[in-house]
Amino acid sequence: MTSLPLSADLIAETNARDAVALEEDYAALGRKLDRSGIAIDAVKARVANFSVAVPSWGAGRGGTRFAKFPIAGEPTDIHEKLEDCAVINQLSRVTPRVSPHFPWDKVSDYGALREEAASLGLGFDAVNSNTFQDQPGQAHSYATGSLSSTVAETRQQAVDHNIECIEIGRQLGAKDLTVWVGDGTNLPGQQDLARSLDRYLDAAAQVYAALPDDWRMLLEHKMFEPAFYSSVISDWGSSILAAQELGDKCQCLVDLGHHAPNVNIEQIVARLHRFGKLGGFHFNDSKYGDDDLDSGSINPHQLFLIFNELVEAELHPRGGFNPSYMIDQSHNVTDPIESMLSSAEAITQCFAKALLVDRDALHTAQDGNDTMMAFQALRRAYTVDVSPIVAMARMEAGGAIDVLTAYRDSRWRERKSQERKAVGLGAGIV
Ligand SMILES: [Mn+2]
Repeated sequence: MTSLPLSADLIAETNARDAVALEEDYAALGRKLDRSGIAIDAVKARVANFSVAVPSWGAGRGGTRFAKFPIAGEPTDIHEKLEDCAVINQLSRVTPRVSPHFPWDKVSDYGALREEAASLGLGFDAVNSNTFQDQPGQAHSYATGSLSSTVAETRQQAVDHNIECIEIGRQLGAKDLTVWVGDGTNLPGQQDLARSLDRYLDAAAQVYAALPDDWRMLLEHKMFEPAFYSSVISDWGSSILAAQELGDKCQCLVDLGHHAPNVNIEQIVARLHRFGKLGGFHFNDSKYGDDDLDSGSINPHQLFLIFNELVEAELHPRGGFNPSYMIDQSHNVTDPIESMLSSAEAITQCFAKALLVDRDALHTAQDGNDTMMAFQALRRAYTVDVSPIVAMARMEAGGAIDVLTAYRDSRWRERKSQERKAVGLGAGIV
């Protein structure tokens, strides 16, 4: 029995204000696309099947290592986070899964947590382990690293934690374990770069050995931070080499903010897919580094080009195409629900635009070395305003045409500020 957090009447009321305009815009766009031989309903059907997970930690205000500024009504535990994630999914109809993080989301009964999520219309996505910070009462510190630590007991503790995350994930119905380690060095000479990777691979292999047959282990690379001289899994090259060594169930996860500036991420996507190692994405946007800004807020064209590669990859699966999509952002100055509503819409719109690319025209131009027409095949799709398609798919699924207005009309955050306890000050996640 599902009981969604917002009233269906509220969504119906706000939709009634926008429905006529949406019908007109959808019909006009349908006629325009029809002239190019594209059936708008077929695109809408693909959009209706698209989904992206939201991270449990994204429901709260993030922060930097300098400060965190909580807002009233912010969720304080996994139960309240699930409630907020249910609001996002109820309005957007595109975020039906939540990616949990341990030990942050620890509870005593995971079967009950799974039922609680289901009652809110939610399932669970990839389980994230945390060996980048120490927890109260922990036997061995991660100050020396985790899976690559020089201290055998610390490595074992990190392995055990990852295996515990797999067990929790089984109870939650998850199928992926995402592993990101902060391991690395801050000064030249601090560690032997080759032997650090040896230790990492040896420990990661123990985690891999504990994976159920139908599970994947997703390696998330990150160029720098918290280690500012070298990271053990620093880039997609290190990631794919490790994934290849660990085995078929290990794939690479691309967080859009975890690269050197101006790296061609869409090409990385094509490379990883070529070798069967494209496991998933963490969507966000970046101006300078791992900024974790809202998806599509800085470089929406890059996001489109990434989805262009993803649509191409799906058409040429080369033995498999099943990337796990998640939003991974730090909402420092916005209401996290609003940021995720806005981001989910931006991500879905880029997917919809990529579906509009005339693949025959693109491939013909590519094979004929007609550079300008190849580029124009992409440009024509990118410049289409697909918002009526995304909004129509959302409305037909029971969501809101205008997600942000409906959310504000619901007064959700104000109501929660009366009910929830205040979040403490301090530094946030980075
Ligand atoms: Mn990430």
